[in-house]
Amino acid sequence: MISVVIPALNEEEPIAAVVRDCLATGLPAEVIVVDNGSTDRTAERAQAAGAKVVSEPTPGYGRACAAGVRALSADCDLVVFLDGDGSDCPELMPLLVDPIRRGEQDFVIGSRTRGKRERGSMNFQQVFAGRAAGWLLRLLYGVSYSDMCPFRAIRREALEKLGMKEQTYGWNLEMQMRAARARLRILEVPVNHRCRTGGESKVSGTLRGTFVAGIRIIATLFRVAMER
Ligand SMILES: Nc1nc2c(ncn2[C@@H]2O[C@H](COP(=O)(O)OP(=O)(O)OP(=O)(O)O)[C@@H](O)[C@H]2O)c(=O)[nH]1
Ligand SMILES: [Mg+2]
Repeated sequence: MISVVIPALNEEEPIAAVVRDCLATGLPAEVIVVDNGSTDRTAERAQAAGAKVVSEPTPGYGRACAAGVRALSADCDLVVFLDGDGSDCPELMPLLVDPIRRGEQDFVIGSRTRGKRERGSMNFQQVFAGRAAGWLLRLLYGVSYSDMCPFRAIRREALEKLGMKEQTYGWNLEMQMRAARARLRILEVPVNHRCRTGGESKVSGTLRGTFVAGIRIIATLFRVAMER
């Protein structure tokens, strides 16, 4: 059984379509939207579109993702993550989940840098950071990534064994590092990426967001790399 987890902070405009597009694939049995202290109607709209809404009032991207994992129903065995801003393409979900369902992979991650990107959907820093992280992880673990794409699928059992700790923006990178270190079977597939379909950017579109996320990602890289 497939579950989708979507961390969301003030995404009232795009969230309903994201949830509906996930359900329209016919793949997930549940779509969990983790409302991370939104002050708008994100929670109501997600619920009206068919999501199970979980509230995680303490801010933090990783904390929200972890809250979503804790809320998974007992029979879920495959988890898909994506953003709540409409920038990922839920219709491509089969590319991520099929290799896992066939028993060939444990972790399948999208790559926006290898896919078709709508103009303006990723800035230079994001593309560069994804490539640079991929290069470092190849040196550290011998696994090639080209992005820190939020759209990804992983076997639940494998995820729960990774021991994820990051509470904020380093979550995506931490999962990639731990998956590589745990020698999971990993596949990267090109995915298309769009500009967010409404609402406001919290991360790459703002100077503060870029700075905070950058610091957290670098801190995560060091922390996980130094762990024994
Ligand atoms: N739970 C949680 N989610 C967050 C937080 N900040 C951002 N998000 C979500 O993380 C995703 C990525 O944030 P965005 O604002 O889209 O950042 P971005 O993709 O760099 O910027 P855009 O170019 O505007 O898409 C979205 O689904 C946000 O709702 C946060 O502090 N907590
Ligand atoms: Mg975004």
